[in-house]
This record gives sequence, structure tokens and C-alpha cells, in this order.
Amino acid sequence: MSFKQFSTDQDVIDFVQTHTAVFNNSPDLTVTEIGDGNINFVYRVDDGNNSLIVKQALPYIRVIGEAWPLSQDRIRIEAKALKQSEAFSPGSVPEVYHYDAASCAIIMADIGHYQNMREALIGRRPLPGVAEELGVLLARNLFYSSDFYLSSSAKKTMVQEFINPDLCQISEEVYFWDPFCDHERNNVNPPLATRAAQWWQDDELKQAVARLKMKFQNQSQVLLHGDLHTGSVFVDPSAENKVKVIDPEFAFVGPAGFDLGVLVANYLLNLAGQARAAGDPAERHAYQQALLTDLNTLWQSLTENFRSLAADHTQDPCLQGEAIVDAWLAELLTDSLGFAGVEMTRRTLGVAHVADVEQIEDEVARAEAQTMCLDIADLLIKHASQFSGMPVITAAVAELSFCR
Ligand code: SR1
Ligand code: MG
Repeated sequence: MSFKQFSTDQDVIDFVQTHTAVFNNSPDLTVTEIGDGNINFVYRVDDGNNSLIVKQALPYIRVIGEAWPLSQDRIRIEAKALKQSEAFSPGSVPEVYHYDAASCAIIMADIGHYQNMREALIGRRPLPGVAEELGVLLARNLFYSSDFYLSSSAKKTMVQEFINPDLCQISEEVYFWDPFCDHERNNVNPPLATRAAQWWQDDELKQAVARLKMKFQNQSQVLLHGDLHTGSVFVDPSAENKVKVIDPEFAFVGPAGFDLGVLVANYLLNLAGQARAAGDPAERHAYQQALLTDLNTLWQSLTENFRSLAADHTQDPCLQGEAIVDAWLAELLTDSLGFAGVEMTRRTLGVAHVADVEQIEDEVARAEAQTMCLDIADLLIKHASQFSGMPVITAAVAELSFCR
């Protein structure tokens, strides 16, 4: 059957009525297009009592149009990655009700009562428990998809099932190419132009980024979400900020530090945004400190949980024991800091910025926050291997950020 884009509300309704029993043939269904991402179309279908989400992948990038074609295999990958995450950490993703290869669409649970983590951070909402839970989820993903746990053949099958060339190419370009040169896709705030030009000439920086890019392209360590920014994380304020992670269409088997790095970067992008955001300076400063405390908590939770899983479930005799786990976690931290610096760079100079900083209306004030992003990125990319633990890094970030 050939692919057909949903072009009317009735198309979406017919699709959910054919493939689920959620609405029991209710005649009063409403369809709302709620997609605010760059790539796909997302619909909420609602009968007043129940609701669900339909996500459809078109053969091109939504925000660019047919000029940037994109394989629809990404929706198969997303459905598979959601099911895999559910197996690793039950309840950590929206339930998938149906995946339809012909329509390139997924029907899944509506988590509309959850709050987007990026919006919560921008609103300076305290998020008790979230950093700890994210540490648990990352530890489980890292462990259960790594060589510590999987047999050789299971690992190779996973690599094969998550080959994701189109989406990896986007990441290779928007993380590791565009923001390190004067690329036409870049979006540089005019007052930042001189700093950007210096960035593109910094050979020490580009050598460190080259090492990270080689890891991204060649190191098949663990199953990654592939786009784990705070807009992909949702928290439930009515259930102790329980976390759900969405949108793993960029999933592939890659370097272990990538997801952690992207997440760390998005905490730090918010921290830099707070420096010039509207509102009481003392409240903003307290929130920045809380973000750094959360990063320490995240790392502590990740390492404790990873160590415990490794001690209990590693079969391979060469991978057993604390020394190898210590070495693996040390490399994870170093790599993640480098990737965090790259994510901060691309969100500052590249095509896709973040609201944490973009919400600063005055372009000079925004450039000051963006300068802070680049200063932190520079520190992380060039000096990642010199940091012995997350508290050392958060202290260095505090020293760099809190005096301005
Ligand atoms: C072309 S824009 C690409 C970005 O949008 C998605 O949200 C991902 O973050 C990706 O890097
Ligand atoms: Mg996304």
C-alpha cells in the first residue's frame, strides 16, 4: 500500500478507529494538530473523556518542506525505541497502542497532563526528584543496551535494528559541522557575530570536536535516545514529578556519553538563559544554583544505579569488577562533557535554538547569555578530560557564570 498523508481530521479519526478501541466508536471526536517540533506532524484525538496521540512521519522535514527529504523509517525506529525503553524502565515512555508501517504513524497514550521539562525550567519551577529519576533511567538504558549486559549476538542485532542513517546525518551536520563554520543554515544573533567568527577559527576547539564526531560516527556502545534535550522530557506534577521521555526518532547505537551530554547541556542552557531572563535576580540566581545541584544529583544517581546493575547482572568475566566499571564511567563523564559543549554550541550558533535563551527579547542581553553558553561550551569541549567528577564541573561552571 502506498503512503498517504493524513490530510483531514476524518483521516486521523478513521485511522484511530480502525486501529484502537479507545473511543468505542464515539461520534464526537475532535482532532487538534499539536506538533511543535521541527520534523513531524502530531495530532491529539479527544472525545471529552479519553484522548490519544497520533504521530505521522512525512517523507521530508516539516519545518523545511520537500527541499529536505527524510526517510520515513524514522517512525519505525521511534516505535521500536519506545518499546525498548518501556522494557528497560517500565512506565518511562508513553504507551504505544499501535505502529502502522503503511501510514508511517504511531498511535500512543496522551500524556497531556504532564508538563514539558523545558517549560518547567523556563518557569523556574522546582522539580524535586526529576534529576534523580533521570539518572535512574539513563543508568538502565546505558547498562541494558551495553556489552556489560547484552550477549554479542543480541548487541549486533540491536545495532542492526537501529541503523538510522538519515537522522544520524542530520545530527552529524547540525551538531558537528554547521556551528563550527560560517554555514548558511546557522542562526547567529548579530551582536554575537565577532565571537562566532573567532569560534570558527579555533583549531584547538575543532580538534576536540573532531574526536567527539569520530565517536558519534563510529562508536556503537549503547542504544541512544539521540535527541535527549529537556523538550523531550515530561514531568507529572500530580505524581511526584514522575518522568516520561518522548520522541526517540533519532535513536541509534552510539557513544554512551551522547544522551547524558545533551541533557547536561540543556540544564546549562537554561542556567545561562536565567542570567538575563526577566524576573527577580535573587530568584534567578537561586534557580541557577539548584540546576547545578540537580546535575550533581543526576550524575550521582546514574553512577550508583549503573554500579549496582553492573555488580548484579554482568556475565562477561572481563567486564566484571569495580575497576572496569570505574574506567567506563570516567570515560562516560569525559565524553558527555564534550558532547554537552557541542550541544550548547549548536543551540547558540546553529539552526535550532532553545526557548530558554531565545525568550530573552533584547538581542544584546540575549547575546550576553549566549556568550555565557559559548564560554561554558569552550570549557567543556577543551577541558573535559581534566574534570574528575560532576561536582568539580558544576563548581567550575558556577565560577564562570555567577560573577556576571
Ligand atoms: C533541522 S532541525 C534538527 C533538530 O530538530 C530536532 O528537534 C533535533 O533536535 C534536531 O537536531
Ligand atoms: Mg524531537
